[in-house]
Order: sequence, then structure tokens, then C-alpha cells
Amino acid sequence: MSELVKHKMFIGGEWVEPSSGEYLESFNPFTGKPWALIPRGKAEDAKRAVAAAKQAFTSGPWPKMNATQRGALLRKLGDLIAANAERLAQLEVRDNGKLIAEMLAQLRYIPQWYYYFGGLADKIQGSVIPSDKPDMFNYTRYEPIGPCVLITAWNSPLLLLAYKLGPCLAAGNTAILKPSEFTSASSLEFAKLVHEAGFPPGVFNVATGLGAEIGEALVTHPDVVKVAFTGGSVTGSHVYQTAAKDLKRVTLELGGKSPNIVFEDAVIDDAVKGAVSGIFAATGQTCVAGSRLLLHEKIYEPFMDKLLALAKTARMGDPSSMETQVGPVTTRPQYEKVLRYIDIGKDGGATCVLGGHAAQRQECGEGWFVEPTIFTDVKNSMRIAQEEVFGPVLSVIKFKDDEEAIEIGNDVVFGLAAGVWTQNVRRAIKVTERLQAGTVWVNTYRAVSFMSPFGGYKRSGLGRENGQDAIKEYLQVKSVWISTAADVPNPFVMR
Ligand code: TXE
Repeated sequence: MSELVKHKMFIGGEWVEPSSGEYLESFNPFTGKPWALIPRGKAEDAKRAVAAAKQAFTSGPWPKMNATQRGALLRKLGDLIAANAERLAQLEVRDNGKLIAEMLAQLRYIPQWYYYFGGLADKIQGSVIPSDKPDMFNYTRYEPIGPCVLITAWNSPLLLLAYKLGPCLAAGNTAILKPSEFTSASSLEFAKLVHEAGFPPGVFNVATGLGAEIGEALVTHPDVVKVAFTGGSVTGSHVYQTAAKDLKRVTLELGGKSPNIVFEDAVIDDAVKGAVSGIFAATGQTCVAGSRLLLHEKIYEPFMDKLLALAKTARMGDPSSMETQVGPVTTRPQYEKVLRYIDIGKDGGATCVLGGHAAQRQECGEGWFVEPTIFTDVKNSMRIAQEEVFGPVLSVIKFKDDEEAIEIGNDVVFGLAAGVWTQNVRRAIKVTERLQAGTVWVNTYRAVSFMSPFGGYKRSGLGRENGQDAIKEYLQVKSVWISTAADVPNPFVMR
């Protein structure tokens, strides 16, 4: 145990031990071995973190700062992330098994969230309402809401955090981050940068531990006003119901079963790359994974030949090598879940045409690797087509016309994303209008930006992250009425 890196939590501007004195092991998915110890915070620590966030929200320098000053701090944080991008990327590779190539790009991009929301901080304007009442002046102002709990998943910890923390702090709130117990190290390292940027103590806190322990304690704490959550749909629904008891605000970014639809007039080579990027990039562990590939029957065979040829070349192995294309699954339970779903696919009658088992390649060592897997003969009613696997497992479904493609595309409980591959503009517009998804990509896949709204239709979530409106999720509007009348009219009649 002694060689494991032992972390502390960041609460009220200080590095603290968990009150329980207990720690959780954090594993390197490439070696399958623990490398760090993460504090196992419990209810006591949740109380401490919320108290710190509440104090920072109500007193001290933070509530006195104007929006321009808050924006400047956020931009400084962006600069510090940029300066530390490589170090944070390497840490994520070790703790999470993410590819270094993807992490370098992601960490170099994340500062943009802090620049964007830093810039937006002082551009949130209320309005003067043209009053229908005589001698009355009415205007609105947007105000922060209070301490917010930000719960992130393990797949892209610092990116998911940026979606939440940028608007949360730009709006003038304070935050308690509860990262996934599987991948907390980068969030704790990130806290050092928040401190270095000069945010007052208690404005940003990191409380680590298990979801059912410290996560639950944070969501139920009466002083928390909002929960912003990214994770699985079962947990998301539980968090929503728990938070509802105190009428807390909730935004949820849950999973998906996104259709990636290829029409017969698509540029096949591009669409093949899009299919691969939709499901095998990030080892399929993305909420927007294009896990259902819908192929027009006319192009089915040539498309599959090319797809299999490309998927077979995917280089697996050490995620810290720039050459690697498919890394390990991030957590042991997720690795087991993916393998279980492969069995569910086989038992359900789908045909496994690629992979279908744990990787036994030498370059994968003891890591939690699953071979890129493709199922054909999939019916959309099968579990493999309906449920989120969150791994490198693709279900291929044939369709005969646009109507059927749309029907199959929408026939899941989720609605996070969709891909459309066609050269016909009219078809692209018609189909994107009818797909029930928060994001639709045409002739591309997996593009996200700080400036474009992101979130789910149906059971993929509530509310939106990114883009100008995201900040409204962290603000409340106040309507102020000022009478300019010389006297007070009849008090028994509503004005
Ligand atoms: O997620 P959880 P898990 C999906 C994916 C995956 C499944 C399970 O299908 O297989 O979810 O992954 C915290 N109160 N996604 O178990 O449980 C938890 O500690 C408060 C899709 O990792 O949803 C973690 O910080 N918090 C998803 C966070 O919730 C609680 C990304 C997410 O954990 C809590 C990841 C509680 N009672 C998984 N219980 C996406 N949208 O992309 C847990 N948590």
C-alpha cells in the first residue's frame, strides 16, 4: 500500500483527510493494478464541503466580486489548464486508460470553456419590461442561485466538469464537485489550478468517495440548491427523485443509444470512418456513441466489407502511446458489463462478425481490453440495440427507406445524439428535423463545442450544457417593481 499515491480532498481552500480515515484504490486500467488512494468521504465530509461552499457564497470576497472580476478569474484558470495540459493528460491516461492522443487534444481544448464562460459572465443582462401599468418601472436581474453540486462520470472527468463549472462560477455560484470514485485523481489535481488562479476558499471544493455515500449526502443536503449530473440513467433518475424532495434544480446528462444512419447516397468511405469514430473511439465509452449503425440495404454489403476491414486495423494497447487507437475499458465493473452485453447480443440471436470477447493480444497485457465488436442481424427490439453498453460494441441494422430509418432511429428510450450520412441536402434537413435527439450530426460524428448546446431528448437528460443558455441553468431571475406614483392607490385592489 505504501507506494500508492495518497490524495486528499479539497474543501474550503484546504487539503483535508476524509473524516472516516478510509481510502479507495484507484486503478490503472492498462495494468489492472491500483496506483493511487482516493479519500472515501462520507456524510461528515459532505457537510463540511457544503458548509464551505455556503460560506463562500454568502460572505468573504466572492459575493462582492463583480461579474467582470469573476470572468477574469475563469480566464486565468483557462490559462493554467492550458499550461498544464500535458501533465493532466498523462494523469488521465494513467488513472482512466484514456488515449494520450485524445487526452492531449481534449486538455488543450478544455481551456476554451473557461474563456467562453469567463467572457459570458459580464454579458448576462436583465431587461426593462415595458410596463402596462401607469407610474411603474419594472426590470429583471439575473442572480446566482447558491451552492451547486456537480457530479461527474468517469469517462471524461475534466471535460464533463468544464461543461458544469464554467457556467456555475461565471454565474456567481459556488461548487462542490463529486467526481467518479473510479477516476478522481485528475479532479483533485485540477483543484490545485483553481487555487492557483486565485478563487477564494470554498468557491470550488472537491469531495471524493462513493456515490451512495458522499454523493447521496451531497444531493440530500438542504443547503445545496442545484445538482448537475452526468452519469448513467438509473443513477440519474435516482438523483432526480432525491433532489426533488427539496425542490432542488437538476440538470441531467445521461446516456444514449444513438443511431448513426447511412443512406445509399452517402460518401461511403467517409461514413465508414464516421461509424468507426462513433463506436470505437474512446473505446465506445462516450455518451454520444453511435452504437446503432443503420445501413440502407442497397449499400449494406460494400459498406460492411469496408467497415470490417477498417475496424480490423484498430491498434489496441498502451494508451500512453500516440499510436494506440483503442485503449482499455476504464473500470473493472464496466469491463465485465461490456462482456456481459456481448453475451446478451449472442444469446439474443445477433451475429457476431468481429471481436466478441476480451482482447488476448500481447500488447494489451493485463489490462481491461475488449475486442472491437460488431453484431449484424440485429433487430432494433433486441437488448443489444435498446440498452446502453458503453463499450466498443456496435449493432448493425438494415433499413429500406427514409421512413424506416427514422422510425428505427427514434425507437429507443434515449435521445442524445444521431448521425446522418447523405449527400442530399433536402434529405439531410428532413431527417434531422424528425430525429428525436439533442444533437444531430450530418456527414460527421462526435463534434462538441463550448458554444453549442448539448443535452438529451427523452431519457437522455434534462436541461442543456454548453452555449449561451447553459448559464441560465445556474441563475434565477428576479423581477423588480418600482412605483413612480405620487401616492399609493387603493390597497384592497391588485395593481
Ligand atoms: O455511473 P453512475 P457508473 C452509463 C454507462 C455505464 C453506467 C454505469 O452505461 O455503464 O452508466 O456507470 C455518482 N447520489 N454512463 O456506475 O452510477 C457516482 O459516484 C449521488 C453514461 O459509473 O451513474 C459518479 O460520480 N451521486 C454516462 C456519478 O454518479 C451518485 C457516463 C456517475 O455514476 C449516486 C458514465 C447517488 N446515489 C456512465 N450514485 C454518460 N452520460 O456519458 C452514484 N453517484
